[in-house]
Amino acid sequence: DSDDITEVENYTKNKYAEPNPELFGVAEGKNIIKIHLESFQTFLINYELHGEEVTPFLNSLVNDSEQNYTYFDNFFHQTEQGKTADAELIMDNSIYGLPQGSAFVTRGTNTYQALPAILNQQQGYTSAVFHGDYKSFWNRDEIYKQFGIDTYFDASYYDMSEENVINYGLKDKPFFEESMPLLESLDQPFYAHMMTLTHHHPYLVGEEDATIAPAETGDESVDTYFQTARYLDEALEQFFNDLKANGLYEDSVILIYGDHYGISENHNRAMSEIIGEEITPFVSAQLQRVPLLIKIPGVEGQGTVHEYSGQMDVMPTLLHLLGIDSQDYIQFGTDLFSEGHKEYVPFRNGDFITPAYSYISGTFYDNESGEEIEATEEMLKIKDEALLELELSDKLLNGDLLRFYTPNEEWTPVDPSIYRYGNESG
Ligand code: GP9
Ligand code: MN
Repeated sequence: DSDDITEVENYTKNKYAEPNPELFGVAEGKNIIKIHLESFQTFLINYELHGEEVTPFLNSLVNDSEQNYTYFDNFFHQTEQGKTADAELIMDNSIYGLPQGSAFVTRGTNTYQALPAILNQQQGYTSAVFHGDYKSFWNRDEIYKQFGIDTYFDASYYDMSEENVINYGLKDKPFFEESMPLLESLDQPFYAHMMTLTHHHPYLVGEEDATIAPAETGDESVDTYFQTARYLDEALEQFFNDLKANGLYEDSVILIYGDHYGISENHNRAMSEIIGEEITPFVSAQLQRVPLLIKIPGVEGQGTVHEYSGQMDVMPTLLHLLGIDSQDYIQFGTDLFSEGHKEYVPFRNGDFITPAYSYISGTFYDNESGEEIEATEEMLKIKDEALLELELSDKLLNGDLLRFYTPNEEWTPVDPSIYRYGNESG
C-alpha cells in the first residue's frame, strides 16, 4: 500500500547521488545504441588463448584512447534466475530482479516507470529492442508494453532460415546486418537496444564461423566459450563499420554491457585452468564482473575506470547524461559519474562487493589477499543496507507498488494497450 511505497521512496531518495555537473545533460537528445553482449564476462577482455586475443575488437575499444570509450573494469552483473531478462529489468528500471524465477514472467503486468517511457515523455525518444528470438520468450511481449517500448524487432522481422540460425536463434552477424535498415527506419532520437544471442550456453559455433581454436580444458562448453566470444566480437566490429558508414556512429551514445556470467560454477575445474588459480567462493564472486563501456559524443573517454558498480547504476547514469534528474524516480542504483556514487554492489543472493572487501555466503574477505577478515561496524552496516535494499525492491515488485507512485507532474502512466509487437506481414 501507500505506506510501503513511502518506505521505498524514502530509501531510494536517501541513496540518490547528485549528478556530476560537468556531464549533466551532455548527451541530451542524442541517439542511444545499447548493445547487449550475451553471457560475456570481463575475464575475456584482453585474455589471450593460444597467444591470440580472443576479442581483439572489444579490446581495441578498451585499450585505444582515440576510440573515446570509458570502460568500467569493476562492473558486476546483478542477475539471478531471470538471466537475460533480469539484466534487462535491472538496467531499464534500476530495481532488482526477484530472488527466484523471473520478474519478467511473474511480474509482467506490473506498473513500471522504465527508461524507454521516461525518455519518451521527457525528450520525445522512440524506443526499440532488437533480438533474434521470438517475442514471447521471457514474456517480453507483455512486459515491454509496461516499459513503454515502441517497437520490438523480434525474430519475425529477420531471415530465420536455417543457415542463419544456431542455438537459441539468429546468429549475431546476420542479426546486426539485418538490424541496420530497421535501425535507420526509426524516428530520432531513438533508444535502441541490440541484444545478441550466439554467445550463449552451450556456445555452439559452426565450422564456418570458428576463427579461433577452442580452449583445451576438455570441458566442452568452456572450450567453445572462446569461439563464440570471438564470433560476437567480429559481429560487433561489422556492426560498428556499418554504423560508421551510415553516419549513425559518431553522434550516438554507445553503451556496451555484459548481461551475466557464461561459465557457471559447474565448470570450476576447467575455469581454474583458464585463469590459473583455484576457483574458491571468493574468486567465483570476482568472476561475476561483466564489461561496461560507454562512448558519449563530444566527451573524451576516460579509459579504464576502476569504480565499483553494477547494472543497477546504468539507468541513473544515462538519465543524468541526458539531463534528466533521476531523483524523482524510484531507483536503487546511483550515477556512475557522480561524486556521490555508492561503491557497494549487492548481488541478488545478498552477497556484495566493495572496493576493499567482499561479503560472500556469510564471510567477509579482503579483496587484495582473498583472505577471510573480521567484520567492522561499518562493514556490518553495509551488509544490512544491501539486505534492506533487496527486501525493499522485492516489496516494490511483489506489491506492484509503482501503481501508487507519481514521479513528477509531467509523468503519465504507461498505457500498455497501445503497443503491439511482431511483424504481421513477415
Ligand atoms: C533468449 C535470450 C537468452 O531470448 O535472451 O536468454 P538467457 O538464457 O541468457 O536468459
Ligand atoms: Mn543472457
